[in-house]
Amino acid sequence: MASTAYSIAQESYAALGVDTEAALRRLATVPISLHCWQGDDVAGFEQVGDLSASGLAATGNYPGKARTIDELRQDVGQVYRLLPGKHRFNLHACYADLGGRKIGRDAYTIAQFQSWIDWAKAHGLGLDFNPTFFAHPKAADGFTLAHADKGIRQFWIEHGIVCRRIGAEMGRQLGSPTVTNVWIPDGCKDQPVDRTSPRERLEASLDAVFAEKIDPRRHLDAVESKLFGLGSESYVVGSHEFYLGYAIKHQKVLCLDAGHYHPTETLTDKISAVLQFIPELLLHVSRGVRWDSDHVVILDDHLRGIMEELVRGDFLDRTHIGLDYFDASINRIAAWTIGARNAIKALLIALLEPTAGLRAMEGAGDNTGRLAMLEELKTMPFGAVWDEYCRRQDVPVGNAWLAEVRSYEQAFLSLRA
Ligand code: RNT
Ligand code: ZN
Repeated sequence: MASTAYSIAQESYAALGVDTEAALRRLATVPISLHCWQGDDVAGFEQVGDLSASGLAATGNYPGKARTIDELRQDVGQVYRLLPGKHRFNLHACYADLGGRKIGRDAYTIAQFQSWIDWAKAHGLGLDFNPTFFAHPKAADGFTLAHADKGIRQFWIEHGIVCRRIGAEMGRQLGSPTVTNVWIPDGCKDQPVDRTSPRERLEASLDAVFAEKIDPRRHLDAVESKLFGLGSESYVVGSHEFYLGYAIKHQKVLCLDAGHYHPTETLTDKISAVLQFIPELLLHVSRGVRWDSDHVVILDDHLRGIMEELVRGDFLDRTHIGLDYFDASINRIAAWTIGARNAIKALLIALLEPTAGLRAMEGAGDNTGRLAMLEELKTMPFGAVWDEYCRRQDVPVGNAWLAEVRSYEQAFLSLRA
């Protein structure tokens, strides 16, 4: 039996021509890829280099971060129990299961990731993947695939190559394509004289990384640009224009990270433009506060705008939705949960829009009606539909999830000194 609040909401939406049951059915088919790195502040299990050399920084010192693979799996397992729907896991190569051995990143094989695949299979999760071009002695000067030194470049090319093979094997074993996303930190603190050569080297390196053909039913390549980073304020080799061009030329998946543009730019306006020229998108749903700060995703206009675009443009089947933030200042399980639940909730809100009616008004030049309706929608009872979804999916309703996080913290996190 549906709750009374839901029944009333269902009627209110029906009056606008929106079928809440259809929205819930669609919502259940869209996975969100949970990023491993929220669980341990992007530390990974190799710990051979410094994160800050690559312009990334996790700020905060909230106790209880995952220190081992088992802890990370246990922690994210708790998060999945709080999320309605079936989702994915997004792994970085530096989370390899090395079994105490020292193995170079250029020599990784599926052996270092088999335990992750087994874990994913046991939990019914699809896996996504990322080569790790940071936190490593060979990335200590902030350059990798665009490095002027051929030997260093080659090391990172090999890393990219082995990671694609690992990603493909993940996809094969799990029966769902793995999206392997390339992001590199390469850039300069101060204005370089030569902006061209590093970009030429990056293009050649990417061509080498992507040379091997891989069945798209197992594996997809994505490339991610950035505007600037700490220490790369003046120049980033892999800028938006660079990767947009590369993705169009080679028909790669383009990764749009919500924190990687000028503060007044939104992904909302980019989605339809880039999807005209590339096959598929990867989203790094994130929240920049003044800069690419990777704050926990909240239910704000940017998030809602992104999800609205995916629904309005009928782009869901061409988009892989991932999260990308890392907050070390609050309970990490809560950080993961809040951002992921918000992404799902924003998608639900978008699915509850009477888009056809809005389009009809727009087409007829009735911009008054369009604005009026968009504003009315903001106070529609989507919360009751969300609660019903959580109830049916057998996960905590409303803020009940927080009590579970608190008892998990008591039982496990607080014991991690
Ligand atoms: C960095 C990029 C990248 C990373 C992860 C850890 O600015 O957003 O996606 O956050 O690879
Ligand atoms: Zn990102």
